[in-house]
Amino acid sequence: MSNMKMLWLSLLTVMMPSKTLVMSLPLWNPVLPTQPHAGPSEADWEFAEEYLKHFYGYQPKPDRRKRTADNSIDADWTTGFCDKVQEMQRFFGLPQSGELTKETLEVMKRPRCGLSDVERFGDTMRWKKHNISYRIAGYNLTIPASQIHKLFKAAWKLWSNVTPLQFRKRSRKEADIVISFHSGADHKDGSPFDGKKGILAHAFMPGFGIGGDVHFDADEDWSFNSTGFNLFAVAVHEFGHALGLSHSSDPGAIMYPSYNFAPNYEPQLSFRDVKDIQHLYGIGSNFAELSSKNPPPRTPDKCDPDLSFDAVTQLQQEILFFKDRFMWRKHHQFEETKITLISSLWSDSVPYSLDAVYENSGRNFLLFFKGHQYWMLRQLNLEEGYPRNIWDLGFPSRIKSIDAALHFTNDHYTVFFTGHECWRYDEQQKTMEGSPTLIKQQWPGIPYPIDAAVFYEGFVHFFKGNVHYKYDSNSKRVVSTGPANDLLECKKDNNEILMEGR
Ligand code: NFH
Ligand code: CA
Ligand code: ZN
Ligand code: ZN
Repeated sequence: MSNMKMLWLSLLTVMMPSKTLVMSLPLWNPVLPTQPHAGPSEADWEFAEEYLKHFYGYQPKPDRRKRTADNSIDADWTTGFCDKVQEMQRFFGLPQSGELTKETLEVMKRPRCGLSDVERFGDTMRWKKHNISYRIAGYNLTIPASQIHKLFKAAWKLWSNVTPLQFRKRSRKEADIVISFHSGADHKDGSPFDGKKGILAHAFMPGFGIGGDVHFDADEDWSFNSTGFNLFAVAVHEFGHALGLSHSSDPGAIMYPSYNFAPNYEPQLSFRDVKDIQHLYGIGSNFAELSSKNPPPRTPDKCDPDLSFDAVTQLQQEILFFKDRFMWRKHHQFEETKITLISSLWSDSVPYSLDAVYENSGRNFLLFFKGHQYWMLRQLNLEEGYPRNIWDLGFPSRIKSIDAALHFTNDHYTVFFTGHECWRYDEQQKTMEGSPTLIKQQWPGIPYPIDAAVFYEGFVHFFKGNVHYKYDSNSKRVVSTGPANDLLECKKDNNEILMEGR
């Protein structure tokens, strides 16, 4: 999977510019030979002037034209008119003569779709205007049209909430961004779809013609609620591309290159997405208010000195550190401990913001705890009948949740920590010991309630807030303390340093 993601990161950076080429080819008229003496008519001049005023900010000076003997109007480089013509020619890949040639006029007169409404910005393109139109062209899904329209409107809103951009739907006229669904092989943009799964959609960077357009794979099982792919989340991702965003390496970002949403997940822009789009278009006027009410979620940073964990467990050769929707996987063979989404390993079988997790390696299962429920997984799959109630394990009903779990492989029992108590569960008899013990007696020196506990390299490691306690169970004492994230070996990669600079 990680190889696939890598491929996509590199593939897309290559794919986007090449699409810019694909888009331009069929749209250009064949170049006609210029006719030197039949120059543009007065009407053509007026037209061109209006065109350049409108799309290229051309400001004519009075009396700028020179008439020649044959009554045609000559190019005049002193007024800035020719510079504007040249700029327009450059944009369309026409010979940059600065003259109002026949081809130049033809291109100007073609029905336009957002042409020259874009500009280069760093290594991407962006729309030069704040009012962007979209059109929903042909689809035959089982989802009713009104729902599709509502869904796309809501997807655009996520981007307009944080920028000065406004999106308007058009039903007939040309639009900057055309949204469509395509099935199977070639749909005339050089990037055929691949049937169910695999690639879900693609989009073109801002530009004229096909630029900014969004294509969905019609063969996917699109849905809004139960099964299938979340069309809303994919639309938000594609619209990000249509606005000029590339992929993000932040697994919490909507612009992350692989699909990782539960079908009923209500998509949100992450802090990273917001920063990236605001870098292109600036900050929207109601952003401050909106973000104070509902701040965009930040992906946890393993170098944050205040980092705390929801749960920590061993899983075969790895130690997993859970936080919100994410986890870090520490493996002695991996040079670096990387962050991923919990769902990248267990899809949506496991909830976010867990309380505790432990592995019973002997019986080969994993238990995840959140609130009064727990989930059992074997080989990445949820066992039937789960989630179940923690009271089924033998907890009294006054226990509403647990804080941490510690599994003793050789002795076949598990200790659950909850508040100031610990409970011992016999994994062979599948029974809870009658009464709890106190953490301060059983584990002297460990504060309570704790966040997480795990066995690692012969010690028990406890976590509370941003502190990590290394505990020797033989001598029953804390041997060292440190920052909670010290096992993650905070080492920023270049990419992260680069992203922070923005
Ligand atoms: C996609 N993309 O289809 C995937 N990824 O996760 N399949 C991307 C869209 C998702 C378009 O802009 C394609 O970037 C695939 C693969 C992220 C909405 C990772 C398999 C390529 C389920
Ligand atoms: Ca597909
Ligand atoms: Zn396409
Ligand atoms: Zn993408």
